[in-house]
Amino acid sequence: MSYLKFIFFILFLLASFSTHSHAVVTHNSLKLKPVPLNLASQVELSFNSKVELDLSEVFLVRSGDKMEVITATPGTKPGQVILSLPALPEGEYAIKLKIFAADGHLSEDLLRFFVRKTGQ
Ligand SMILES: [Cu+2]
Repeated sequence: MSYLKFIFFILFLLASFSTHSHAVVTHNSLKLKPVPLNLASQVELSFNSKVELDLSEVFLVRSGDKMEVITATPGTKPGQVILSLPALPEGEYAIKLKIFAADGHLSEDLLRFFVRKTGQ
């Protein structure tokens, strides 16, 4: 590699490192599809960038701030993540996300939701 090409290569690397793409939730199915009462279900999230699920953590938060890890699996589309929720009684909950983007940046988010009897 010539000296000039090497310089361009370094500049290219610096440019790609400085482009931040923190993983931000751009879509979540909680808004469209309520979590069913007493039935295991799935929540679909979409992020603006690729996420590293092996490094990320997702928790279900019950009332009283009781947290439990829930399973997150990659969806079919880029940036899509499927969360598996256990059967839940009526109440107020949250999903706590600690997501690593492909650029190595961590972002945290809290998605609140309710589980209610249908027809209410
Ligand atoms: Cu970033």
